[in-house]
Amino acid sequence: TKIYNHILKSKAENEKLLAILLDPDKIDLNNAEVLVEKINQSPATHIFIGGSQVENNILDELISKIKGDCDLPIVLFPGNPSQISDQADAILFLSLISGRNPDYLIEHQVNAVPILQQTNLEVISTGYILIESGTETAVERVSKTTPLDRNNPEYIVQTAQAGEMLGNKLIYLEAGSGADIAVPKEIIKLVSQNLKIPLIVGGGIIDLQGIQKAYNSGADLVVIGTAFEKDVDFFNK
Ligand code: 1GP
Repeated sequence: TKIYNHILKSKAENEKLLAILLDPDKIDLNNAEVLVEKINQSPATHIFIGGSQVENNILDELISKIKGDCDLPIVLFPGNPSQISDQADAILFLSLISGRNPDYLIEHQVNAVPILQQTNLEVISTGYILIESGTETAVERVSKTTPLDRNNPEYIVQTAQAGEMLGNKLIYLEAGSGADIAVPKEIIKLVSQNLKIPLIVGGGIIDLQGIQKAYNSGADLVVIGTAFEKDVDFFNK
């Protein structure tokens, strides 16, 4: 419970957290060293690893390369049970509670159990909520689910609260990687005001103002994927 307890403590002390999301499909292992160096220079507090459709098998190798030069906790953010590596420290055990596809609500989780039992990963139950963000995102396509209407904040809050009542330890508001529109600040605000557990926000956040806006609205941890992927000097600017 080390990683989760740290998130709880940070929330209690109003210390904001930042995760850099690495998609193993988009990473060239030969560049891993530079990547790690840039991560070390950034304000990141966590590294998330995952993607909707990771197909290559560089996961273990990538994580061990990162671990060699970086002390940040590595948290898996898997699209399916094939993306589990015991080299990581923890896993966001996601249930896509905004969707109505049983595969992503419970089927993948059941299949992941025997794999997880062979690891020492800290398992963190996470209610994953996809919010409509303009055009169709990979999460939407791969999960075959409909995101929640961003003009219906009450229903989004209700979904997050259902997750909390079911025992989720975190709620993740997701606009989708590379989303045109990030999760609106009004939604972050309303959800965070109505939750006791920590709130993660990600998808389509491309500048420091966007990060700040999410924090000011109540996000406890912000996830940056595409912006860092496109420009490893993103945080130096
Ligand atoms: C995606 O929330 C993450 O799952 C990050 O999204 O790639 O748009 O930063 P971006």
